[in-house]
Amino acid sequence: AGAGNEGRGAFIVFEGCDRSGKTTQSKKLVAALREKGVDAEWWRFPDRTTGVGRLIDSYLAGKQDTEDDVIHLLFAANRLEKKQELMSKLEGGTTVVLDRYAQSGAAFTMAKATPGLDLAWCMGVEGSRLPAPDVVYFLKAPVEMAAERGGFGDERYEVLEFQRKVADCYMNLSKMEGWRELDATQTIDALHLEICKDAMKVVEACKAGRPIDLLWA
Ligand code: Z5A
Repeated sequence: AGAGNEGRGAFIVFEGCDRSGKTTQSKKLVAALREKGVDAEWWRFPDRTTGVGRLIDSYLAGKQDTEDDVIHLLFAANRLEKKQELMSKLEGGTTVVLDRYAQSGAAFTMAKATPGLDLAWCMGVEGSRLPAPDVVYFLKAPVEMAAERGGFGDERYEVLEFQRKVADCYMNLSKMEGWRELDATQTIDALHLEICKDAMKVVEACKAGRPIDLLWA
């Protein structure tokens, strides 16, 4: 899909509950890939720097309430507004490592159990409009572990009962193709080594011409 002679970049996503280590591991992966000569960038969603991102930030901070469908659509719009940039990075040979993506959107909205806002609805919102990750690293850990890692924080979703529901939704999503479940209770370095080994294979496959699929295809 438009990749040059060097092949396209890989699209790698990290998912998991609060404090499971997504930011730590995704940043370490980018550093390791760069050391191996792979052109790689770290991104995160929500991107709180855009106009839509600022609305999301205000919602997460509890400064503003909004309907469940509206906030889901804002998270989706936040990804869609970065789609062109994401596609040109991948097609231009840059590997993009993302700390949360549409799978977070689905897990958090489904956890609310709002009538009508089920997985099919979530998939329909973005499904044919965004690229699919080449791999989703799912950092699985008991939600109680967050307490040992400094607590959940004080944003809207950062409470134990809700995180339990999110964890259940992640367990259902993780059965989908492309997800790799990882034991996030390991040490940072042990987990990093496991991820690096697998990610290099994904990077090579993408370089060799693996097509970019559509999300939820
Ligand atoms: N959200 C949504 O509803 N819909 C959407 O579409 C999207 C998101 C995209 C903001 O996320 C909220 O938006 C989030 C989901 C929702 N709400 N919640 N909950 P965010 O990305 O801004 O915040 P976060 O996911 O809550 O990130 P986090 O709390 O920073 O978690 P993390 O990135 O998984 O963990 P970390 O920062 O790498 O590590 C946390 C601490 O644990 C830190 O001190 C580390 O040094 C330590 N750590 C990490 N790994 C280990 C290991 N292996 N052993 C020991 N200690 C460790």
